[in-house]
Amino acid sequence: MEDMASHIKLKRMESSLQSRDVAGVHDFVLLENYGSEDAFINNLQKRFNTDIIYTYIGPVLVSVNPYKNIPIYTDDVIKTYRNIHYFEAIPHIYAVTNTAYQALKEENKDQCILISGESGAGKTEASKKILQCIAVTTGRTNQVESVKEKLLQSTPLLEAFGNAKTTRNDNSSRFGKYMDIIFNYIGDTIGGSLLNYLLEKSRVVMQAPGERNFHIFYQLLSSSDASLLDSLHLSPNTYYHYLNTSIVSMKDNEIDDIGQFRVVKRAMDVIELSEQEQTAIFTLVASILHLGNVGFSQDENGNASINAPETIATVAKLLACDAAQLTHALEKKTIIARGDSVTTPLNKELAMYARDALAKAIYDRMFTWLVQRLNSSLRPVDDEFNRTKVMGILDIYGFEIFGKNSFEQFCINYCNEKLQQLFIELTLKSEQEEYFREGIEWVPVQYFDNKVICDLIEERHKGIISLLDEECLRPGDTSDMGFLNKMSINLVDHKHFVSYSKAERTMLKQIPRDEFQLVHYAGKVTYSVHGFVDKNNDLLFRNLIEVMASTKNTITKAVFTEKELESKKRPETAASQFKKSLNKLMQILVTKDPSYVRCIKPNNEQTSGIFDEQLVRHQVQYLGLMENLRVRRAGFAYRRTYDVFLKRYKSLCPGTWPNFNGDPKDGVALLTQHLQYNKYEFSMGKTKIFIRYPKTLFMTEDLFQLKKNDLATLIQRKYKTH
Ligand code: AD9
Ligand code: MG
Repeated sequence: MEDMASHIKLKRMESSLQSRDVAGVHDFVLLENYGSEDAFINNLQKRFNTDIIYTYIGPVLVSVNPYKNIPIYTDDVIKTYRNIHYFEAIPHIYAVTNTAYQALKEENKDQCILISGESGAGKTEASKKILQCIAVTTGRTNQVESVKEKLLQSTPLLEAFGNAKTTRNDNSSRFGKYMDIIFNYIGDTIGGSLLNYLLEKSRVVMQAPGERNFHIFYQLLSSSDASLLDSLHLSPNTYYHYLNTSIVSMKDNEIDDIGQFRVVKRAMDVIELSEQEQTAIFTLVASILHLGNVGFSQDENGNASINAPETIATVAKLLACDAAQLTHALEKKTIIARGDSVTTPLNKELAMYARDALAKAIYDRMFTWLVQRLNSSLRPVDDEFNRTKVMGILDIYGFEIFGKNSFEQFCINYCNEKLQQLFIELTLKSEQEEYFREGIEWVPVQYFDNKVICDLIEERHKGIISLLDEECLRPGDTSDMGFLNKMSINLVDHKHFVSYSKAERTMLKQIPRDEFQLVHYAGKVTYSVHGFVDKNNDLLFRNLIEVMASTKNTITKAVFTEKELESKKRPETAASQFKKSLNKLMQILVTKDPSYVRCIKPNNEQTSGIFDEQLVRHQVQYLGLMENLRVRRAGFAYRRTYDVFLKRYKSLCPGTWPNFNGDPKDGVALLTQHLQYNKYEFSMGKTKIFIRYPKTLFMTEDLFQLKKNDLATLIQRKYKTH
């Protein structure tokens, strides 16, 4: 059995060695000309052209989206990656997953896999492969199977409600997701836990040209369940304002809404959402569609009145609330002033604003409710909580530059800055710190540290979020332009901030008066300031909350509460909440051993076979991959703790074979002497051997495989002769 396994490994090793020649090198540290960006891109392209989408930079996995199905994701492939170290086989997301899983089991340490890259680069797909790999790798009892099924099904369910077609990606994540897979002490999957980040709720009421609303709206309307649609008063032929503000008609030939609806229904069953809960969800989705069709007219006094009472009646019927109360809440605003409640009529514009705010709030809160519901379904039973370990997977919206960028892109790009910062902290910095710790001589490598941009956005009192909050919380008329002025004055000298006046003064490329530009690590993005104050305030008029709290719908009843109305405190602004949750996320991540997947988008057409060199080059630059490689390569390409190194290669030296009983460091010293390692080729740290050139390691690995092969041949001969 053992020999069979080594034979398979050897075969794999051979193919991996061959792959160095036919399809570039499988680890960038092996590049002859490792300092050249051209060589780097060329290697990526060579591999992409032969459908090899993964390449390492040491332990970091670089992945290029193939935009087509490649047959490398079968259960059999997963099995071949079991129990081997990542450098022993062709690079793969399964290798990264498996290495993390082994470390979790053997070193008893929480892991996390951080996936980054711009919109459409393949992050969400990568996260699904990780889940699939874990599902195939871990235990087979009924209970474990059930948990795994739930974990797997959570993805299509959340995608239906949280993903949408954008101009960048037909299935773009419009929320951030961090998922912990929870394992027991023997490494079986016993549960999961999810955190969701800032859903792009403005999409519920408006989409940019060429984009769609969240998938679930189209899926529900495409459902072949006529009685369900009837009960929700929906019809695919009706014009729904919230779906048709974009130029895309309801049907999108590229997207299988009908099939996906079945998938969503099945996922709901697996998650054990009750019939009543499922109905409550679909009712809310339908209510939002109806609400969007509620229009207003305005009388000579400027007071709004609903011009589609029958639609309001439908919404009220669906939500089981009072139609008159709902109408009142949409046409008028009530505030509590010095203990008295004062009601004032709204004008048409404000009434439409209130309607949209309500639709967004219902959808957003329903989404969070769904995540919480998933969490309760995935929660391990209490007595299993002892000695659990987790593997976190972070899949968050990628860096975005659209034609028009707003508050949402600002938040998304801020989030990507934070992730890049974490990458720098944990990879570039920590690598150099490791040399220091191990007492290895080292010339530091320069890299761009984006902390300066994170600070620009989030610093207390001075950062953009603080300035925005200051404008939002100011008494009197707050405005987007007021916020822009504040920034222009306070941030005038910041290298990464450009406003109209600064651009004019410094002869930079002109930007409009109502926009500002941030020089992000991934490129310049110009944001329109319109809507920042409003979206940050995220106001929902009090009487709308009251009506929602009065409904009989399981979800609205639970997510709009009287308690919220009683609270005297002003709710935290959207940007501040987001900042807080991101900083919490960073704290979660730093306590874990990270693995990195850096995703690259090969073209903007979302098609296979096109490798847009310029586009890839840009991503290689801003992801800091060249610096990553330089740090890895200028120092020591490989490092292993002495015991691991000795265990693997002890057969190559008579002094350490079959066992070496002394200090592993002395054993490794013997081994390197015997193998005649040149003194420049390696360095002995406090706990690890550091090998400078990959070829040294490959030579050692080849010798090891030959030795094994010899042994295997001997054993085969022995069995043949008997
Ligand atoms: V966004 O920031 O959420 O807008 P992602 O998540 O980075 O983005 P996603 O994983 O959704 O991108 O990938 C986009 C599309 O590329 C998928 O819908 C697939 O059609 C395609 N893709 C991505 N990765 C692979 C892959 N490994 N194999 C085949 C892939 N197709
Ligand atoms: Mg995604």
